[in-house]
Amino acid sequence: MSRPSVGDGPDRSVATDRERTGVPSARAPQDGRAVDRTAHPAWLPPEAFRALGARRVLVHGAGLLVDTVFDEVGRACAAHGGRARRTALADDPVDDGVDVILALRDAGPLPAPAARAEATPPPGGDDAPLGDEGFLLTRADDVTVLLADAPAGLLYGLFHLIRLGETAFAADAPPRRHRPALRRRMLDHWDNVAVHPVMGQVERGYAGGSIFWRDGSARRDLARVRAYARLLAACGINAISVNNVNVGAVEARLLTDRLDDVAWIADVLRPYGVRVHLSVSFAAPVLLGGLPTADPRDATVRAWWAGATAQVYARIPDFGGYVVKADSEGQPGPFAYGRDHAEGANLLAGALAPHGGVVHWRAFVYDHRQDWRDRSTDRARAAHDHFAPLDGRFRDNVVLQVKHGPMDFQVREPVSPVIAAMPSTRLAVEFQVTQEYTGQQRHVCYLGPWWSDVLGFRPWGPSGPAVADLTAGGGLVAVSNVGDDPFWTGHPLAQANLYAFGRLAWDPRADPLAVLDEWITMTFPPATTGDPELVRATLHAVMDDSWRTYERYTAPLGVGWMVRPGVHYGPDVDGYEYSPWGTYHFADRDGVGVDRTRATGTGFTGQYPSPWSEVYESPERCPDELLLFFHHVPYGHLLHTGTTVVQHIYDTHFAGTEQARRMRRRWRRLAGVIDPAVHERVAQRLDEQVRCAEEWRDQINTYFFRKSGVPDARGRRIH
Ligand code: GCW
Repeated sequence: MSRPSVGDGPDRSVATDRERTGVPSARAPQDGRAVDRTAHPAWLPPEAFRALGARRVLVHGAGLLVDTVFDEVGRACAAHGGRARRTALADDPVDDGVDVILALRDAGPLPAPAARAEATPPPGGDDAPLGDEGFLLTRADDVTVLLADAPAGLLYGLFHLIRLGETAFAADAPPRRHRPALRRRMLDHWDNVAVHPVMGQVERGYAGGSIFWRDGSARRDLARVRAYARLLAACGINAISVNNVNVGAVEARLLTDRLDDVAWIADVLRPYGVRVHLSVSFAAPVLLGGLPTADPRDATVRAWWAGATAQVYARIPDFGGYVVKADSEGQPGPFAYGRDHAEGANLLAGALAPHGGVVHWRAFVYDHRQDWRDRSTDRARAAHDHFAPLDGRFRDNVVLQVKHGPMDFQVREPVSPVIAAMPSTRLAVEFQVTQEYTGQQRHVCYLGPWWSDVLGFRPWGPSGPAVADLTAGGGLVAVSNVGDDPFWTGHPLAQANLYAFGRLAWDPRADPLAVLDEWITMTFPPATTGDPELVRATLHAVMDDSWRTYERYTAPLGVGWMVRPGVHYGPDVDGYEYSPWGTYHFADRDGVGVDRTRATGTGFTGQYPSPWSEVYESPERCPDELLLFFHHVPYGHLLHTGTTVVQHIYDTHFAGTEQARRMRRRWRRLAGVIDPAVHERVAQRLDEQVRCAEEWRDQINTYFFRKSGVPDARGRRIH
């Protein structure tokens, strides 16, 4: 095992989310090549660079990102005995004795093998432009050639080569073009600058403090942020928002007098092709500008945004744009002035447009002060009710950012109907990599399979477009799960979620288990473990089905919630039942579930186009896993599996808990085979996962047994 290990002492973060890991973060060295040795290398351990680094590599082209590529190649070659050379300009196309060429096509005459590759007709006639981020890869006459039209393409091509390892040098391969399906592949950090009294440094963060901010100040930890930029580029992420969408008084000032901190982050991320965005407060003209109003129709408000935005671009020329949570959970918004969200979003879009920026305007708008006695108000309806009528009214540089489900990142939800309702609006779908409702990085829960289902969902049925197609103009966004924890994500295996998010945003059709396999190979290179096949088999056994396992032992059949209010961890079946949050399961002695039908319920099913509108409306046709999201049914209702609802609840809770125990047993076999620090951290978390799963099982089963009086058909112990 040659990989450096990062121990962090006892794992206290199981006891509390916010506790620091106790490991000093890297000192911020002043030189630009700072390397963070305190953090786990995640999917970029030095060993992953061996195949490339052992060869003679030629980099051809100029520019900041090409410098990065050359820097990466240089380091790989220094570590693994290869040779890195560079031709910056057209007149020096060295091509003697090379194994690999990475070349920008417009950097003048290409080295001969690259010129030949360029002239080879693509198979299948794929000659679409490579664009800003695409690349072409081929191998002929013992030379592997990677061509790009823009530096970012070369960078993504480099990491593609790293993923391929020896395969990239094994046999001749015809030219193949690679391009991202989605233009913007973005992470939103819910990081606070000042520690929030309830939410801490990172809202819904389960990996220690923020890597950007600490106790009201910027950390400026160059090594850590730079290492992060590399990891992001290596999985295809190209944009990041650096502060929480709940914008506090201190955070609001990042837009103006604290802009330097944002510019510093932008400078560190830029060499890896990651652009910086900022969450801003809709009330900024009042809070920061001293104006009496933030009304979008007010000319002084428009002028204020134009001026503030111009200053941002003067400082950060490639600034990406704003992220806005408005009129939601207490954040200010246009409703205060009697304006709708198109007017609100267009105000900021107008300020950004001259600079080429975009505003990500969140569709997460609902009434969080609902009366639980009122059965007609349905939180699931809210985003569609607010936004569908506005389709066609948003400026071109508005991206409406829609949570993938109509509620809030539960372990199972249908796809949000907003995604099919806005054909004339740019859309981005928002995922939650941070595991707020899926085990908080104490439970193994690989979310790739679920995201893949969402991206592949076809709102108009099999012959219509998929969610991934509908978001091509906007992109994919996810709430980050990263903090200053030495493993980046608290649970080492939660790194796979971050990796998979980036890879699926690049290629939404990728098989999530193949992506997981890729992550395993990169993170646990075979040469660094005691038994590569055991490692691979164990990780698949523990992770492949872990999202469904988590679903089995938590809230059943799409009903959601049932978590401890506020913290959202662990079971509390009625915790949200009489709350103002619009999150109910309506269990009584006869049945359970939310009636969202048109016939007798809230009418939410009518927000979907055909065929789903009819499928969801019918308790017979509705997919089992969403039954209780759409219907209130008797406990004896028969599922498609032939089991009753209440028996299904018992069965899945026993089975899910047993699976969690099996995961733990499997993991134990890796002791001594992988990095002990990783092994130990995961082992501790699996103990907590098993404990928590048992608690879920017993509370849920007992609750439904007491409500229904129906005994378990298999006579297992229910309390
Ligand atoms: O899921 C809820 C979270 C809030 C979060 C909100 C949102 C940032 O519990 O913590 O606030 O979603 O998405 O805005």
